Amino acid sequence: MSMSNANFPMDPEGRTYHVGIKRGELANRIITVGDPARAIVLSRSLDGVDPATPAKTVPTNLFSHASHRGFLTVTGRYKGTPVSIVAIGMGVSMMDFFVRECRAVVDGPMIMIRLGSCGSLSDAKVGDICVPSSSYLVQRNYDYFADDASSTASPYILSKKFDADPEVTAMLVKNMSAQLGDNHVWKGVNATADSFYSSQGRQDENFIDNNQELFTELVKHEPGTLTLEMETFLLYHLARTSTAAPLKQESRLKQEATSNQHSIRAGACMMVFAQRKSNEFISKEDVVRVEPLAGKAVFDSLVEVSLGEESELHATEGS
Ligand code: R1P
Repeated sequence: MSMSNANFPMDPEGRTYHVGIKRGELANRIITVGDPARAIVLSRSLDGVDPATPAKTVPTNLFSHASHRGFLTVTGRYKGTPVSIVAIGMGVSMMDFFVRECRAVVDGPMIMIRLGSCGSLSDAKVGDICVPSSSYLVQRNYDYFADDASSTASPYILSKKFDADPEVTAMLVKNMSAQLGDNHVWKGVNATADSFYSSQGRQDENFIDNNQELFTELVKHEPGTLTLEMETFLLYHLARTSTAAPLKQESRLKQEATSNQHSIRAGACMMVFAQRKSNEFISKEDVVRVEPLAGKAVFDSLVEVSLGEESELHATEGS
């Protein structure tokens, strides 16, 4: 594949380097998931899908594109409104590729909602849904493990919180409650970790992680900590640092980090797969039951939020 522009690589068709999408293929309203199989399950809730479509394939009436780096994009309509589903894999780097490359090929305001899975540090049970109004980052402090580490260093660094869009969060809570019942929906704060293992407090006898006290530290840092996963912080952070409109080089230098004009509105919700206090893990049957219901609640929220002016969608259906 030949690319031009080393600063923001695109191929001759205008496809981005990793997500592999081009202008006209993506809606302003996006649900992002980790697992491509989850994207396919959710695609069955879109308009006009033939129920006879085999379970593991994207319905043929929808646009879809699988990139060479493992991103899967599906675009169609939900209750008549254009929406996309993008499966991104795992971790904050993949979230960074997703948010920046999708932003680059869509005009106008956007809304991005993550539907993920998570570990619960609270009383939320496996199969319950958590809707975090903010998220912070848990990073392994690599310097702590260096031979010449400072004696005052901590093994994990906990960032400040970044907020979700409050209207999107309120809609997610309302729509999740409608699908699953109030007592299965939890509000609070998410912690995004840079590892599934060490910075989520998992004990691994093959490595020195110094994470035995991590849960206590997280709750001390932020008493409302509900969940641990690996992407949401970066979605909230990038929405908060998105500019109101593309900036020219000169105005980029002047842009205030505190500007409250942003082109991306973000929200997230997670299905509890792992109960970290009781050590319980979700059953396959519960995943099959909860995923489509949670997906409908996210689609309803995506299309209920007013975005003002949206770009025209040209995605060729079924390609
Ligand atoms: C780890 O197993 C993965 O599951 C969670 C974590 O954030 C991480 O990506 O989310 P997804 O279910 O969306 O992948």
